[in-house]
Amino acid sequence: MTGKPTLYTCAGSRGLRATWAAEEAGVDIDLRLMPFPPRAMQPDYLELNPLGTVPLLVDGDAQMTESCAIAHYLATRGGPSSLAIGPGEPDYAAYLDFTYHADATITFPQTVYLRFARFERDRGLQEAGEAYGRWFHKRLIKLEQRLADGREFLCADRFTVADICIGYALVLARGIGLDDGVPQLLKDYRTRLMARDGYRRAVEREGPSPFTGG
Ligand SMILES: N[C@@H](CCC(=O)N[C@@H](CS)C(=O)NCC(=O)O)C(=O)O
Repeated sequence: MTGKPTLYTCAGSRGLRATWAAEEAGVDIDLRLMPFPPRAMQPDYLELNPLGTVPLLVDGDAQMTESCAIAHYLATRGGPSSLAIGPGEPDYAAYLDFTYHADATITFPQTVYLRFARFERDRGLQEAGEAYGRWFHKRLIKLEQRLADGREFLCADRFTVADICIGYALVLARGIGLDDGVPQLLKDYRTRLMARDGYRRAVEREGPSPFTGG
């Protein structure tokens, strides 16, 4: 693939998974930051992505709207990479599972909490939002058990896109007031991830955000 991929996102949103993956993989992206939510703040964005969600990656004919898939794509765009785990390698299944788990199971309840318990309290659904916050905390059990043996990263004894995808959810938890129910083991894991140069560069590129507390 020639040319630069373009990443449309909002600072600190799930698009941080993509910016972070690009930094770790050394992929030069054209980063287009928009005010949140673009659906309301930048309506012409709907012409590019009718969902109105971020992130959106455009790379030649390819258009992607799932943050974890984009992170995997950017990591492997130039060929096999230590940031991904391929078929036949140890932990291939775990790699896929945690990468999908990150958004489908972990970030989903976080965003329902954020919407009804924080952003749209006037809708009277605050209690439902808080319940989703507690549901998020319960769903951390699988990560806690995975890291309980002292391993540094989720898969194959090395840093991968699975850590980026899960790590973002833990960063988000801290930024939106859900940190009290996050086990110390996962906070320590997050600290290790946030110390990476790739993470720091990504956050610096995106700038301050209400989602990540930066
Ligand atoms: N599953 C998608 C979800 C994308 C998504 O819903 N992004 C949120 C921001 S983190 C968004 O764009 N919300 C604004 C809206 O829905 O208008 C992903 O992982 O990228």
